Amino acid sequence: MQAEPQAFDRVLSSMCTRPHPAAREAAERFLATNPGDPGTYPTVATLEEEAIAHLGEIVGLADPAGYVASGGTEANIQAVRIARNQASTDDPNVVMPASGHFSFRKAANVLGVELRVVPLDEGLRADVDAVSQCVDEDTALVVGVAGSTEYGRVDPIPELAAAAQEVDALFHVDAAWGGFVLPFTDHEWNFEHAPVDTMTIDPHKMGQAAVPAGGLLAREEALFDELAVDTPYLESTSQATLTGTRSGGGVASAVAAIEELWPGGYHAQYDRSQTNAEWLADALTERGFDVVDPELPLVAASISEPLFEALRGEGWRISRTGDGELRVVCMPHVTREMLESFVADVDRLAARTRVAVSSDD
Ligand code: 0PR
Repeated sequence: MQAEPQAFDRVLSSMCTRPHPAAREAAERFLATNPGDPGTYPTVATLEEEAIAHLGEIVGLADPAGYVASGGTEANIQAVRIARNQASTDDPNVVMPASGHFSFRKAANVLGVELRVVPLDEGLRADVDAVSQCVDEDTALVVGVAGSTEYGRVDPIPELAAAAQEVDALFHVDAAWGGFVLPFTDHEWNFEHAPVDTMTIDPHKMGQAAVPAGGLLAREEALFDELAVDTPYLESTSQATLTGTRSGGGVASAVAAIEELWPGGYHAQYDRSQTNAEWLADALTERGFDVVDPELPLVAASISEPLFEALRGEGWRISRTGDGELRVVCMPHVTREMLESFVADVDRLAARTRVAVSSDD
């Protein structure tokens, strides 16, 4: 097999990034271990405990329960599963803002719960009044997003937690992407800021670990009892994960990345990414595009369909929000030089697509 993975030098919309060298090396070293069988692979099982302790520190939780999942999708599915299993209703529902990731749709489908999607406010955050009106005695879980996939927005987490408490529902925060940048901002988003029950935070996104390394954390170990199944022929007696065999590479890589980067390296990366996002937002605004202010290092801007297609044609790996805006995620591999070259292409191609559009008239 001769194929090489594509380079990152034109990847602008992905939430994956080049892993830190230490994370890559650790992933390779632990490739053939399975934290799903801690009795046989105790070293990686110990590493997983370290990963969870580190993640707890990042999210303000002194005694965290949790595990390294395959990604944000599994973590979100499991959070819904915990809530569904502990709810005392036959007809559970989950209330989530419209900015919630599509993994919750998978969760609702797989777990047979009703998903209630609530509109956003004008700032593209969860509308707390709308959430309060939507919850009822059958609500098992309220979801808040800390770093939304499309616009990098942070929901009012303490207010959403209060809305969940009103109806005795659990409260989950999806910080899959935002979790490794939010500690360096003023946002209220973590277990110290609000009575959060569970949280998704993915080392394989801004955490610079190798894929697959997602994270699910819970305030109480007891919440995982809702998920545990017996594992009769293993040395360990029960398993709370969704997958069976899991990548020890992901676990080791998460620990290596966090030990290397927390907190100083992540802080410096946040500063670089945020400065880049603001630079790009300014550059696009100056050129007359409508830009959504980058609260976190993610820029969304309205550009025409022909220009979007022309940029893709130049090899830029870009994607669109549900409303059609260009979305640029300032991941660690996205440098100022890349963005300058992107904006130069925008200038060149905008002129060309404008001519093409007007000559079509
Ligand atoms: N929660 C949030 C807030 C997310 O943004 C994502 C993924 C997830 C959960 C699910 O995480 P996993 O994909 O790890 O299961 N958001 C990215 C997205 O939908 C996923 C992605 C990553 C897409 C890299 C493309 C890509 O190249 O945009």
